[in-house]
Amino acid sequence: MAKSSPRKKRTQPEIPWSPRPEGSKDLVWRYPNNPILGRRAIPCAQAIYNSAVIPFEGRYVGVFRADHLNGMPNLHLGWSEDALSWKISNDPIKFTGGDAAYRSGYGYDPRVCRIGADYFITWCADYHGPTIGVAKTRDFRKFERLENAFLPNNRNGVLFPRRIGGKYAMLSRPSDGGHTPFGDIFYSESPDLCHWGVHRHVMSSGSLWWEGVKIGSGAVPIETDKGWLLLYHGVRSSCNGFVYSMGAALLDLEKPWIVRGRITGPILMPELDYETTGSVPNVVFPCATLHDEKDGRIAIYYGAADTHVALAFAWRDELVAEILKYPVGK
Ligand code: BMA
Repeated sequence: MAKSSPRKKRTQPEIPWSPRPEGSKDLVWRYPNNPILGRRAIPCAQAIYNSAVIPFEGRYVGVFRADHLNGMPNLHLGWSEDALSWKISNDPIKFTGGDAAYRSGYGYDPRVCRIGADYFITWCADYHGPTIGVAKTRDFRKFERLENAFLPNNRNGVLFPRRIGGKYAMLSRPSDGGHTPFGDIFYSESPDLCHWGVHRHVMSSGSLWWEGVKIGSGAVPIETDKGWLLLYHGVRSSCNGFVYSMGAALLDLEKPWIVRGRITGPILMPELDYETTGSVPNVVFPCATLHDEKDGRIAIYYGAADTHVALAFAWRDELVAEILKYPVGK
């Protein structure tokens, strides 16, 4: 067989970053040029938000939630050299394989997780109600649809980036078919990404106001020597509807249903115009991070007001140290 010529390996570009504004003591601060994507970013879409990005072969690739002009959310692929300016396909991702029944319907709130040589997309898929769709790719060209992970209704399925106790592991949030006035985070494991079980309760919506209604996992957890750093969304009810903010917790490395710590307040609340105004006002919805393992810088990608993709920054070790001031340890 003829050998293909070796492809030149591209160096992975630095993650986006801007330093904490002078004088600020915030644990998380925003990218000054936010939002990075928004309405009409591609011709078919009326809004792009709640999207996930990941480094891939010297570039960045993203799976974007694009709400089409007919109102239906779909998943679209995008590429970027700097993870800030994105070229997004106007056609939704086409999945192969899986049961034909799983291929239709809407798709929203994607997360992307690398496990070894495989990349997995998990998202909110339509199967007689919202549930967790799963697809696998190695090249971001072909996407193989796997079985849905759970029964409806479920949202916010987030994989861990390695097997735990030899099993694939996922966080999810059982819900209802509507806007869900409740919701806790659960842990499940699977030997093969098809059969899921050993379900464990992780965290409940808080007794505190800002997350009193429901919580849901946000970005793929970041492994640290103190535990899994989990950024999540917490929701409160106001006289004008739900308000989505961002929280942070630390889960045990080998038994992630054990919460080691959880900051009692939000680390980012809707505050600026692009977070408080849009298709759904007052939404900050984290879906992904880029992480520099060497120095611990984190770029957080979050949906803003169900309209834009925005970016915020934090230091991993500062977040972990802060979380450990609020030990839980059940
Ligand atoms: C949730 C999800 C998210 C959305 C949020 C606020 O239930 O549908 O996609 O960002 O509501 O509208």
